[in-house]
Amino acid sequence: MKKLTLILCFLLGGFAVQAQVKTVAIKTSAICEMCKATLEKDLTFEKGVKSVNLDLETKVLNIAYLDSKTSPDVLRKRVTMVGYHADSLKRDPKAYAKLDECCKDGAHDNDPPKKKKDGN
Ligand SMILES: [Cu+2]
Repeated sequence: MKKLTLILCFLLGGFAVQAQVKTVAIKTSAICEMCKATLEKDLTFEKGVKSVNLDLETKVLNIAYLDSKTSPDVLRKRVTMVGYHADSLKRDPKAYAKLDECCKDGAHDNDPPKKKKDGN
């Protein structure tokens, strides 16, 4: 998967000679699959973003972006506006309040290790 993304970036970069594709790794406060989906979806719509991938184990968001269209600072800011910390930047409290309960601090701390049963 990572390899495929790299190849894709390479190809895109080759076609757009002028535009330089760079990558940035942003440490976030994401904790579950829903965080991953939310962040990846939102950042995809940010101007100049080529690809987004969140590694849930490390909580690092890897973004490939066009140097001429955006910057790591803008991207970090965007992450905070979705409701997550981004490196040393704190999340926007209002955005955080709107997140699903399962995406809030400690929501998964007591999860049994992959043994959840359906129903109550
Ligand atoms: Cu979540």
